[in-house]
Amino acid sequence: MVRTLEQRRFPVKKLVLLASKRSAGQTTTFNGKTVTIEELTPASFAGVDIALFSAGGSVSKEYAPIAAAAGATVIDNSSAWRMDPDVPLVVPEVNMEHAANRPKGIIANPNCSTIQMVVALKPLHDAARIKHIVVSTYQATSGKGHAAVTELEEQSRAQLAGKDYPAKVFPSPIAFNVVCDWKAGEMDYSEEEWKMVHETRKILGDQSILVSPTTVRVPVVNGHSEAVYVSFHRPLHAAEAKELLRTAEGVELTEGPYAPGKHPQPIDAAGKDAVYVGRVRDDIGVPGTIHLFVVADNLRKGAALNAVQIAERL
Ligand code: 11C
Repeated sequence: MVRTLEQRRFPVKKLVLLASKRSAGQTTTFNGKTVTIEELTPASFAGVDIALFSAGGSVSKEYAPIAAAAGATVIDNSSAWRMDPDVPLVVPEVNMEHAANRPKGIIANPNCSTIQMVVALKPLHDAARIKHIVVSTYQATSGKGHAAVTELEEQSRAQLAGKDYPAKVFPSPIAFNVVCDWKAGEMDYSEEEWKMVHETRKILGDQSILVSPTTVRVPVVNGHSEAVYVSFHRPLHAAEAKELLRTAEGVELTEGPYAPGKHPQPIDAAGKDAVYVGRVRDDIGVPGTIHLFVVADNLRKGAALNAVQIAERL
């Protein structure tokens, strides 16, 4: 987030960095100057205009109302407030207007896999109203944090050297494997899958949208990919979808006929701001329904960048 604020030249008058007691006293840089991290306390928010939270659900639950009561607008990256009816869930390219109504002074930042999907689907929804989304994800290890990336790297090295490296962060080996690692939710869907259902409906403002998700972790460091199949209330063909996506805000469309390797890939999306959409094609069996492949940097558009973009628009 700090690097994103720097890169986008956010008009910061004063940056206050808050963390737990354990990290207080450490330093980092912002625009070339050293900033000392302070301990988060209820008194931390006096004079703060915008508070970007990324410290997990329990800290957000406790401190977001305190920050809001002190006059800050909170932009929260955790899942703590996302489904609260008094908290808008915002992707700036899709539903920035929802942010105007924030009775609790809190705006929630959606889950990374939801954000990139709704950026790609919004122009199609506006044109033909989505009926049903069937989505399969290929999610990077960075979505599970630093330790997960380290486990992928070290386990890969160990396996190539013929050594054993038991899974610790993941429930089974992530190197040379694919794993569903999220907590269980209702009906044998994972919590991550449910987030894609509920958050998509809330952001697009349409509770009738059917979402059928399968979320999977792949041995990629950074950048989530998604195979998305969509049907609409009126037929929408790939040619029209491409026309709409060509000018869609936040979207980079890869066109041209299918060719091996000529499609959005996490290795290219990592470190970039756009949502990359490609492989837009008509379904073979059901006319008027389409497939897309959607890739984005889950740490940037999926998290820090989306939060900073909300702050920019505020
Ligand atoms: C993952 N999408 O890749 C998760 C990480 O609700 O903000 C983000 C979890 C969240 O595992």
